[in-house]
Amino acid sequence: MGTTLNPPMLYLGLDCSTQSLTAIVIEVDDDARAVVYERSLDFDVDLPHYGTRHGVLPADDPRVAVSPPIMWAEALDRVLADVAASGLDLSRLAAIAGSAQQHGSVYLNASAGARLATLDPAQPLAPQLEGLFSRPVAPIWMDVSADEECREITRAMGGADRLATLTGSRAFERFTGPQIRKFFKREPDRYAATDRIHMVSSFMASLLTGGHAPLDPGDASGMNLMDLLTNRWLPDALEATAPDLGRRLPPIVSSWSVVGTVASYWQGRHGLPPARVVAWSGDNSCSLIGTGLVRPGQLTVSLGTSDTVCGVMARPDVDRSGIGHVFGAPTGEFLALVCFRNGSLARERVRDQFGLDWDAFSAALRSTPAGNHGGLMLPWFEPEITPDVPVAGVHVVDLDPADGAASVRAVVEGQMLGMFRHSRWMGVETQVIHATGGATVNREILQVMADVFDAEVRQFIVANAACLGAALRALHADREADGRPMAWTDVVKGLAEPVAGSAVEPVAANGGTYRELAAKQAELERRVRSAGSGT
Ligand code: ADP
Ligand code: XUL
Repeated sequence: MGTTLNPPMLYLGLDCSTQSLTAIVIEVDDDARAVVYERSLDFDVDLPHYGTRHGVLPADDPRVAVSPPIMWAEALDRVLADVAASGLDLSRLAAIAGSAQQHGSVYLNASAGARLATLDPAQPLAPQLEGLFSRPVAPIWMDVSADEECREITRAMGGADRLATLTGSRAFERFTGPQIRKFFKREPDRYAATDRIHMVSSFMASLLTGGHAPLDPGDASGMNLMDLLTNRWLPDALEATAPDLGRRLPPIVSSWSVVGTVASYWQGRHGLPPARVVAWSGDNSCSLIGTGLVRPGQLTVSLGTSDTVCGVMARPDVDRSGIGHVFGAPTGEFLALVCFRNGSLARERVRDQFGLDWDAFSAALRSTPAGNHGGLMLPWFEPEITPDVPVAGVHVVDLDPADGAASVRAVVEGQMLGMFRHSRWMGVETQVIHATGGATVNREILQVMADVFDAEVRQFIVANAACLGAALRALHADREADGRPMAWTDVVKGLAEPVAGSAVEPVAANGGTYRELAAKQAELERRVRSAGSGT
């Protein structure tokens, strides 16, 4: 044991995801670090008065996915009340950073700035925000309704290649720019009444600091609006999207910027100290940190509401096939990503269809052979992002749809094969995968991942890597602001580490089976997509 030179400090990470808001507090001193608090609030269960399902409001159009931003504010109030009541010595809370679902946008009118600065600590947060929204709902990453706007923006930007080269991605329906354009076209009066458009990340940071907070490049690069090389708004992308957009967007600052201190509202309401608030970022960026992945040549696979495959790139090698994205990484490098909409909710659909619980789901995976006797499923229960499938439709071959165990294997193998094939463009031939997200507690699912990728899969000490990553970003930025910078390799030490002995090894004999099945899936995918999806 070395000598403790500084008192142990606390860092709070928050993760505003699709279905929940999570808080993790870590305690850090010169010798040791530990998670000392973790709590999650489930939007459907804990805030039922908003009527969400899996965090999303019901909509007549299946392509639309919106959530109430005021629900996220109420969740923040509730979670911070719990942190304050936890018994932790919050006078040692040095900084807070956050992680949020990417791409979602929040629309505020001109009264918001002043109101956020003058909230009454004697009153709950949510009722005080009524009247501040120029649009009561926030489109989120599951929305696929802005296809026309994607085409318009692409055309105005001189084609998909140019847009991708400049911003890191071709136009995607869920990206904030196309969503803003759709709002401007459909609801011009409300657009005109909009003074500030936040992403979920900067909206939450604004609530914490009591004023409009900036965006970080990790999240701003999910808008089709930012120049990936300079981290500045692109004037022609702004113009292609909506009039006078530039003045409605927050400034972009580096991910490790301190963007304010905890507002007097939170000090008065829950007794929080005036701790530093660090720029919030997207959940995938934060997961990179929370899985200790800070080097190029490694992959993180997240099995959350969405399934994602992420890698770090030193240079932004944009995907020429148009499937993937390059975002800014919170380390200042670049993050390559592919996103699958049919993640956990697709696994749940199959689980529920056969009346199983997760244990029975795992047992079904154990009782069926790798390769499923050639049975395959394209699990597009909802419109899919990767590949671009605008109309839902589940497609199977050589599979008895009444066979529960085979269907369980088919959904998981279908997902893993899709993730494997569609992440090849990243050029990462990895031997190790860092796994995170709710489904990674399931080792049978991880075994399929290991076999399909032919790589060792590691489970992490803290399952919610996005939230842990936010807490670690708070530590990193706090040290930077104190003039005591910390290398990322030191930041992630001890917490963002694999559980000892947790590695799931690939079974060598299954490699050939999955190579064949991957080719069969690629062919099925081609056939179904050229025929138009939907069954
Ligand atoms: P988010 O992306 O919204 O943060 P999480 O990472 O918290 O989501 O993951 C939530 C999902 O984890 C649930 O929707 C559920 O399907 C999945 N999950 C929880 N436990 C298991 C399990 N034992 N096996 C497979 N999936 C699970
Ligand atoms: C990434 C994406 C999703 C959300 C989920 O591009 O859309 O992973 O960030 O929270």
